[in-house]
Amino acid sequence: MLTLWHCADARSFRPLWMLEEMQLPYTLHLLPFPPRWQAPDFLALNSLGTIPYFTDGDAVLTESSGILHYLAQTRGPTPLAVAPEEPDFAPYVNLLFQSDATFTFPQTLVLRYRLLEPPERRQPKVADDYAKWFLARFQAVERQLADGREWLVADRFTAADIAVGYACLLAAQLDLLSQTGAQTQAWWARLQARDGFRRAKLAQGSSA
Ligand SMILES: N[C@@H](CCC(=O)N[C@@H](CS)C(=O)NCC(=O)O)C(=O)O
Repeated sequence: MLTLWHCADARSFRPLWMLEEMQLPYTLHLLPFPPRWQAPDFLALNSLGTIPYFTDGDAVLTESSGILHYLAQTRGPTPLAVAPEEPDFAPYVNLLFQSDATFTFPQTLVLRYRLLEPPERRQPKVADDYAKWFLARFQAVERQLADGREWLVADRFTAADIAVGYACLLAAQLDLLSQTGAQTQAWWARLQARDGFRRAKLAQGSSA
């Protein structure tokens, strides 16, 4: 049984969206954010206190993009994965890893120091610097989509679109999306129009 612990629109949206795209049966546990404070019992399950927390029997994963790879490998074959024999395997792997380490990481500093901390602990300079960091790094997506590509790699929708697409969801919440490139914004519109994306939004019970 595939089981996902998730907070609405947090990074655990990546695996939720993948589960819906692959139309796999799963159990979803919705938690308030941040679970470390709002659902302290969760720490007994995941001592990191972070979501996603994902189990498949005895297998446990806590990295959102890693779960996409895990599902593609264990529940495939699926066109959502790019195989090593395909020409775009290298950019596919690179984008999967970049999605969190390079794109979402700076966004979470903006989120924390602009919005989540109590007003006296906010750090506008840190938030502004990491907003610039994110926007500069995210130019890689605009370049990847140059020459009118519909999807990031392999001429089809893949797990790389899910992993990196989540950064657009967060950018919209942070009011940064309008500062990304035109190709990026058009791609994000295509992503949101997917049935899998819509089902994932419905599954978390919100349009947050
Ligand atoms: N690299 C991990 C990061 C996991 C993570 O930090 N998740 C955030 C939510 S977006 C979290 O649980 N934050 C709450 C906290 O740190 O207490 C991933 O991609 O899943």
